[in-house]
Amino acid sequence: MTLRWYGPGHDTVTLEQIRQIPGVTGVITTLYDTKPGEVWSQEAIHDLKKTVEDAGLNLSGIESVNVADEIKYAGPNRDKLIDNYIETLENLGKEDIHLVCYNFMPVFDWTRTELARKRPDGSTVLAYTQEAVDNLDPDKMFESIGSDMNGTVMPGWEPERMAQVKELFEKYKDVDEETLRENLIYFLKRIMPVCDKYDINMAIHPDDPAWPIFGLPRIITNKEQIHKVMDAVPNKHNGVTFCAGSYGTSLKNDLPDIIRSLPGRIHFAHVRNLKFNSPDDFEEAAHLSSDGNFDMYEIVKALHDIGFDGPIRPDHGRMIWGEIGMPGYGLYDRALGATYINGLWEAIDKSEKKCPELKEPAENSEK
Ligand SMILES: [Mn+2]
Repeated sequence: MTLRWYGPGHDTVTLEQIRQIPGVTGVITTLYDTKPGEVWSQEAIHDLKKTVEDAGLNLSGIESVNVADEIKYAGPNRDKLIDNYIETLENLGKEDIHLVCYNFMPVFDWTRTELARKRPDGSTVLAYTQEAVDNLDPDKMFESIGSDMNGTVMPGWEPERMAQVKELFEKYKDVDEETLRENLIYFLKRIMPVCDKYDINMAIHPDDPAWPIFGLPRIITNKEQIHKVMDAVPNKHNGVTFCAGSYGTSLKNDLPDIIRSLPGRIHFAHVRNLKFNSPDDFEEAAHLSSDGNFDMYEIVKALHDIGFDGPIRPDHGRMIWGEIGMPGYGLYDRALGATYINGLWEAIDKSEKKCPELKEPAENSEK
């Protein structure tokens, strides 16, 4: 079990606190001061790793090494930027880091329309309504998210990135779903040799929400789309971050079924729950099944059944108990989430050892 951690000076939660959550043995982190396209030096990676290990935790993977937009829309500097990405992977490999989460969403990273919606129990959560997005100019999206971060900078919503929104939209005007997927496949084919050399598992994060917004294409939103990318580059290092809360934004997605279709290709799991008020209005619930719409037991069981052995982490938590921190990334509710997921895992593990017939076979392992 792991927790996401943003590094010294960027996170309101300390490694010492994370170390005290039962069963949490590592963190997933990033070099927050780097920009997409920059090479991460081996020295900086080494220092980050040492900071984590000195606190008694493992550095279990990177989330994220962001992919520059110019790679996504295939601008003139794409090859140079991919060379830089390869060099970063090489430096991560030399530091014995074997998991990299990334996404391939144009312009915007994940999107929510509220960062502190109040729930009946008084907790606050991130929420999304399609109506709010439909009534919003993309430029204003940054202002509305930026003003509500409790003094933190949220991943994917860095001010310098926001400043270029208009120009970026222009660059993507001829990029449709097919072109964006071709650009992803081009990127993957170029980075696979360094991943093979250092045994680095690339784990693509699904798009959030799982449909096109502001007219930008989305290519990782459902089972069919993720398999297109898996099949195009059939290398185990081309893998998946299974994020329940992102695939789950579309109620058409059968989450356990997506998991069971990807044995050997899921390298990282984000497990969380959503509460839908309508298909176009959802909020981030507590991890417990009964607080939202997902059957968390079935999600964890599917991961267990396919032999998933990568890092798993709770995802966005509610703000509870008066905590002030980065929306979604406080300590308390994520600690509750980690403990709950660990409980499900232990129960499933022990019941299957006692009754092996409870284990369901994975789908055809070629998929
Ligand atoms: Mn996620």
